[in-house]
Amino acid sequence: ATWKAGLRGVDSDVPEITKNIVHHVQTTLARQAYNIDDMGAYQATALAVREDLIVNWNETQLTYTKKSPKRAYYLSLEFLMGRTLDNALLNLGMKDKFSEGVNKLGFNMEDVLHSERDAALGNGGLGRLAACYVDSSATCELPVWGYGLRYQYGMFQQLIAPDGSQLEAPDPWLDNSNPWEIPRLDVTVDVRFGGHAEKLEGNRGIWSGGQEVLAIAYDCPIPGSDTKSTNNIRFWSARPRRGFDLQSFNAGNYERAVETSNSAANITNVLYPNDNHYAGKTLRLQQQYFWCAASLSDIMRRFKNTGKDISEFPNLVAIQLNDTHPTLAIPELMRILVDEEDVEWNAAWDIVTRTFSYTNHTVLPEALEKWPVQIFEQLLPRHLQIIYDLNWTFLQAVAKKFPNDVAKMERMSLIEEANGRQIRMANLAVLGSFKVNGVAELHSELVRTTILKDFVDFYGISKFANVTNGITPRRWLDQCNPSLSALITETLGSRAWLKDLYLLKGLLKYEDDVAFHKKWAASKANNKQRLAAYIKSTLGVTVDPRAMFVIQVKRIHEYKRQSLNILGVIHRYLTIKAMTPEERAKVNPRVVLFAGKAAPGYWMAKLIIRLIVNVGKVINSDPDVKGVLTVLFLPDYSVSLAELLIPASDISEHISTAGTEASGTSNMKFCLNGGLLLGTVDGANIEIAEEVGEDNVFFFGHLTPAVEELRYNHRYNPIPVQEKSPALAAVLDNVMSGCYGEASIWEPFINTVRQGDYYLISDDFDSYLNAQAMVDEAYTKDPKEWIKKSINTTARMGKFSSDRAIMTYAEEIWNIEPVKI
Ligand code: 26V
Repeated sequence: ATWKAGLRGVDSDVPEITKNIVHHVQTTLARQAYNIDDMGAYQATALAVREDLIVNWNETQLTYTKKSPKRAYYLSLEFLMGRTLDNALLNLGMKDKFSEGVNKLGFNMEDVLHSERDAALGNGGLGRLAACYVDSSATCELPVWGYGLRYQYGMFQQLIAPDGSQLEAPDPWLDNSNPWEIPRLDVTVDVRFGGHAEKLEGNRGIWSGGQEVLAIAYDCPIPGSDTKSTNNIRFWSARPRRGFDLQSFNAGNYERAVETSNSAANITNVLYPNDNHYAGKTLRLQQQYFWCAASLSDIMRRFKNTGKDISEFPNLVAIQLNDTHPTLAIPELMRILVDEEDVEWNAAWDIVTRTFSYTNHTVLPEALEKWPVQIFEQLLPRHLQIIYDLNWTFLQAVAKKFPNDVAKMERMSLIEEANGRQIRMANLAVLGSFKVNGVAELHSELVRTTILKDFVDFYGISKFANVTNGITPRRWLDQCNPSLSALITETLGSRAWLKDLYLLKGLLKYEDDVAFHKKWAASKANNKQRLAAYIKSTLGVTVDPRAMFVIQVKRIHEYKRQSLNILGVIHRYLTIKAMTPEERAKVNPRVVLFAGKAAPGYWMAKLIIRLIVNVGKVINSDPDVKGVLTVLFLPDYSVSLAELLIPASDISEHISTAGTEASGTSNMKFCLNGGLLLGTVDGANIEIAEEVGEDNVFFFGHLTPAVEELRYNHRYNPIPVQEKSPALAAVLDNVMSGCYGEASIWEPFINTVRQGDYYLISDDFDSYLNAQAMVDEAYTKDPKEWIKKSINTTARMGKFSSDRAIMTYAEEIWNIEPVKI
C-alpha cells in the first residue's frame, strides 16, 4: 500500500532493524549486546518500534491540528490494554521483518513478546471495550482520543492459596519502565479540591482555597491497522502541587508537610478492583474529579487553539462518557463555561448538552453510582451548587410535564433523599447528555423500560439508542490465533477481512469442503495443544488436547453464574461415577476450564472460586474419571491469558441469569475463533444467535420476562429444590456431604441456592443439563457437522467487529468523519 512508502521502518530491511535494536541495547539500555536476556531483547525491540509509532503519531496529530476536524473524546476510567508489542508490530505490518531481525540476534520472537507485562488498567468488559474502541478508531482513521488515569498499580494479581481461596498481590506494572508511554512533563493541569464556593448573581460562582493537585500527562500512541493513523490515549498522573507544604515545613512540622504531598500522589495510586459493584470510597471520587478536570481543561485548551468562538464548542468536540464514572465532567464543563469563560448559564447548558453522550453498561442496581452529598460538599463545593441549580430547573420542568406525580419527581431528582442524601450519577449523566445508549439490543431495551423509564417518558425515545458492543479482530483473531488467521487469509486470498469483517462470509463456500475441514480442525487442535502445554508448565497438570475443551472465563460474579457451571460439573462427575467402566468409555471426555478474578471484598464470589478449586482437586485425583473429566481453575486471568484460552475452546459458557449481562464481549471473541456458544438468552448472546443461526448455538434457561415472577415466587411461594430439580438437590447434598471440604465452608453458598435463589440456579438447572447433553451429542455424533457449525460461527461474526461499533458512534452520535493522514 502507498501509505507505507513514507512510513519509517517499513522500508527498513532486516539488517537495519537489527542495527537499531542493538543500538537501543547499547545506548538506551546501556548494556552489552552479548549480555542480554529475553527481557532486554524485548525492551530494545519495543524502543525500536516505539520510534515508528511516534513518527506516525506526530504526523497524525499535526494533521488534526491543521485541519481541525470535529473530534471525539472517550472518557474511560479503565483501559485494559494487555500487551502492546505484538499488536504494534502487526498493525504496522512489520512483524515478519522484526521476527527475522530478532532471530538474527539469537532470540525467539515468541519469547521476546512474552517478556512484556500486561497493562491491566481495567477490571473486565468495560475496560477491554475501551481498548478495542481505540484500536478501531485508529484503524477507521477517526480523530478520537482516549482519556484515562495512569494508575501506579493495575488490576491485582490473583494467587490461589493451598485451601483454594483467592489471594491478592499488588501489580506494580510500572516497575519495569514502560516503553509505550511518552511523559509530557510540560503538559500539566492544576486540579482543585475542597476550599470554598461563593455564589454571585446569575448562577455564577467563585471557587477558591482548598488544595491543588498537579495532573501530568502521559501519552500512549495507538496505531491503526494498515494505516498511518495513530491516535492517543492521554493518561493523567497525580503529583503534589508543591513537593512540600512549605508553611508546615517552616513551622517545623516535617511529618505533616510530607503527608500533604503523599495524599496528592495517592490519587492515581491504584485501580479500584470492583466490577459491577459500587463501593462509595472518597478516594474514588477524587480520582473521578481529578481525571475529569484535567481532561476537560486539556480539551478546552485544544479547542481554544482553533480560535473559534466558545459557542462552536459542540461543533468541534464530542465527549463520550464510558459509564457514569466521568459524569463529573458535566458540572465541570458548566463551571468552566459559567465561572471562567463568562458564558451565560442557559447558553452554557446548551453547549454542555450538545457535547456529551453517555453509555450505560449495567442495569444491576448495586452498580449505580451515588455519592453522599456530604462528601461532595467537602471536596467539590462549587459542583454541588451547580448540581443543585440544575436540579431546581430540571424538577420544575418535570413538574410541568407530569403535574402531581410526586413519586416520579422523587425518582428523577438528581438527589436521592432516602438513606442520607446522595447524588445520583446516572440521572445527572442522562440530564447532561444528548444521547444515551446501552450496549446490546436487549440491554438497551431494559435501560429504556426499567432504570431510565421515567427519562424516556420525559425526553422521548429518540434520546435513547443502542450500540451493540464489538471486539477488534486484529487482537482477537489475527494476533491471538495465527494459525486460523493464516488459514482464513489463504482461503479468502487477502487480509482485507481484518478491516471488513463481513468478508468472513466468504468462508461459507467451504463449509462442506473436506480439505478445508481438515485444516480448520488442525488449527483448533494446534491451539488446544498450545494451551495444554501452558497448563502443563504452570499447573503441572496434563490435559488431553483430544478432549472437548469447555471454557468459562470472566469476572466472578453471582449473576454470571460460575456456580451453575460448577454444580453442573459435579452432576456430571456423580453421573460418571455411577457408570460401569464400559459406559464410562463411551462418555465424551471433557476438560472444563475456569478463570476470573473476584473483587477482593466480594465474599461470595471468593467462596465460589474456592468451591471450583476444591471440586477440581477431588475430580482430578479420582481414577474413576481419569481421562473423562478434568476441572481446572487457571489463576490470574488477564488479557494475555485470554489470548491463549479463547482460540482453544470447543465450547464457551455465557450463562448469566436472563436480563443481567448487559452485553458480554468474550462471547464474541470465542465465536470469532470458531468456538461454539453455550448460553442463556441474554445480552449479546441473542444477537450472536441471530447472526450465526440458532442451530449453531446452545441456548437454555428462562427468558428475561419470566425472571421477575420467578424471583417473586422464590420469596413468597418457595418450592423446595428437591421438587423443582432432584438432580440439583442431589448435587447440593453431595457438596454438603463433606467430600470437597467441610460442609460449614460451603453452607453460605448452598443456602443462597436453597433459599431465595436470586439468580435462579434452581429454575435453570435442568434446562442447563439438557443443553450440555445436546453439546455432547453434537460433538460425538458427527464430527463433520461440528466443524461445519464452527466454520459457520466464525464466518457469520462480521457484525461484532468493533470497527462497526465505533463507526456507529462516529456517524450516529458524535457526528465525526475519518481524517486521512
Ligand atoms: C462499575 C463500577 C461501579 C462503582 C465502582 C467500581 C465500578 C467499576 C466498574 C463498573 C462498571 C460496571 C459495568 C460493566 O463493567 N459492565 C460490563 O460492560 C461490558 C462492556 O459493555 C459488558 O459487555 C458487560 O456485559 C457488562 O457487565
